[in-house]
Amino acid sequence: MSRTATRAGARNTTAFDLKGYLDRRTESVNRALDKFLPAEKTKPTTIHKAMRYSLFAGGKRMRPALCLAAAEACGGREGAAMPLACAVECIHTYSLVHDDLPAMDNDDYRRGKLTNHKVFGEGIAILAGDSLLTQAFEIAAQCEGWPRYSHRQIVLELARASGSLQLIAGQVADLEGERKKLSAAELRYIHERKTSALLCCSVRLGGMSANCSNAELLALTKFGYNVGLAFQIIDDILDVTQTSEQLGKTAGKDSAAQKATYPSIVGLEKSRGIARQLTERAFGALKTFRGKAQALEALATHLLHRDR
Ligand code: GRG
Repeated sequence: MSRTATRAGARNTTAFDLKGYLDRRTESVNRALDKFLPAEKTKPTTIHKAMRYSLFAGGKRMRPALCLAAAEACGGREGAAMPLACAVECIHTYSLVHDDLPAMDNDDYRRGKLTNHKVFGEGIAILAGDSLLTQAFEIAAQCEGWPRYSHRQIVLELARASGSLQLIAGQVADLEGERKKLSAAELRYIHERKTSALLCCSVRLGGMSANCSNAELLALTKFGYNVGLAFQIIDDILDVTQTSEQLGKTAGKDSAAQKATYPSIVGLEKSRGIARQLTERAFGALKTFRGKAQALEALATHLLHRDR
């Protein structure tokens, strides 16, 4: 079977050292985030401690990695993409801090540590989430700006992905869907917004930081959309197959909250099949990059097979 004809489940990405790649990217993203954020000692110290607590709690940094890999696929530089990679991670972390609040998912553990409100109290956790969201726009505004993509377009991209039509819309539908029997289409609506929108935004911003062509941006959109949907299905599968220790957050939350998930609607095996199919579609989009998207391909494969 040729390399392009291999299936998502058995794709040959052994030549690519993904662990090394992720370690290096995580290190550079952490260094950049540390520089962008006010120091812990900056007054008021409580809020800066709380922001940093969740941001440096040990997240997998998948969105920044996707952003940087997309920039690379379009011939861009890591330095140019970095503010955007960091902005996306700040938005993602804010969403987790708020998602864990008692009024939302009411969780005690995240990224293997006590949740923000358990350590700092609800008031500060709400403010830490708010500050991380605002910080994201401050960081993004420090990007260079490119001939095809102005600061205005970058801000629009971030705002749309995290606003009331995408990330928040997904969370609203998720909350309102609890204890209800949802169809697969209704569940997809939630996944597209709650998860896929920000992953898609990550790769699009990476491409923009490389001043990518319209065709490249379309390919990244298709890639990010499909990888984002697969990511949430795998997240739902892990929720029922892994332990809390492995996940660093409470396992089995979805069934406890009577949330509709792919495993609860179509079963585990079919869910795995759908995630594989979506990843195949994502691979299809990478043809545009003619061999320059090795890191994106390896990341998509990794996200399909991840165990945490
Ligand atoms: C505005 C009050 C208020 C709340 C907003 C938007 C929102 C709350 C929550 C977003 C919903 C959400 C948490 C979606 C799940 C996406 C997901 C699968 C997150 C886990 O991502 P990982 O596995 O996490 O990449 P790490 O910790 O590794 O970064």
